[in-house]
Amino acid sequence: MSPTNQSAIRNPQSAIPQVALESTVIAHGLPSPHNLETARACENAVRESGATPATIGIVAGQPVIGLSQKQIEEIANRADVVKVNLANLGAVIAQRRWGATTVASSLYFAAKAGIRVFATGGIGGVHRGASDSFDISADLTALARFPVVTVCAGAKAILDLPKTLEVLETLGVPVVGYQTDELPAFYSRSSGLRLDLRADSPEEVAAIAASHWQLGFTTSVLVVAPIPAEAEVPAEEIRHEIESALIAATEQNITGKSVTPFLLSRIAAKTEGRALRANIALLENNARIAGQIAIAFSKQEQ
Ligand code: PSU
Ligand code: MN
Repeated sequence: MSPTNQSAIRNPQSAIPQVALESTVIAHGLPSPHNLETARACENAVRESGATPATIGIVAGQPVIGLSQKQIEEIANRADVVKVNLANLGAVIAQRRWGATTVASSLYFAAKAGIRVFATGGIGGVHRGASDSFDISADLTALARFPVVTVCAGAKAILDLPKTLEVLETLGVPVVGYQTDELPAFYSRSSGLRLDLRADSPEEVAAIAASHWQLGFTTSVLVVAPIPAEAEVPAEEIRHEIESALIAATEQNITGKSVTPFLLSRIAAKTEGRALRANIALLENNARIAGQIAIAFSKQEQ
């Protein structure tokens, strides 16, 4: 069997403006029933902007770019869905398992299918305490490798944001503030970390990305869009919950791929769903902006 089943990869280099969406957030990032509702809402946000969504996942060993509603439902509800990054993708396919794609593996498939825009919530990055744990998300490796615009609300606030920015710079990944001069902090609009790139419209993002790729670079262009103001949880109001979740993760020996889902669900539970509502709002917002960028790319070519 070929490592990726080409027949499941729809619309290669398609003229239709498409936006890739990931499925780890559905399987491991949000609790039921919010996971399924949010997956649908993100697809709808892409459609409302005039583009076509393609949610990515692995269905019994078959990579699918553009999951059906029924397949999305299964990914949301099955208990045996593996979180798939670059290291275990081949194995999940070989073993005919179900897989939810992270930013890393979604970028791989988006690039392969010629989809130029991808939306997620918050990328993975350098974890706090990484100098001991060496826990640095494969999302960063993938951002350095796949030429796809990635729209996010910054890196997740549970991470070490300054170190994450440094690694992105080392890897040559442009980090473009979307209508902001600061790195957003996922639940919160501001982190206090200045960015030197900014775009105020989807067309400006498309122009920056086209110029970057024209130079022969093959990295992602990371677009960081702050959560809508009405949904944000200000940094000082959530700091304590993030810190106490990090302590709980250490005490309970949570490691590897379980760290991020553990922290997100704990923070959601401890904030009476406030963090969860913020997460959902930022996912939809990013999907909408990604759709607008996909449309801007298609206009650029006319
Ligand atoms: N954004 C969210 N929730 C999530 C994720 C992103 O709002 O759960 C997922 C993405 O799939 C991302 C992953 O790639 O978290 C990062 O996991 P890790 O830190 O284990 O690399
Ligand atoms: Mn990790």
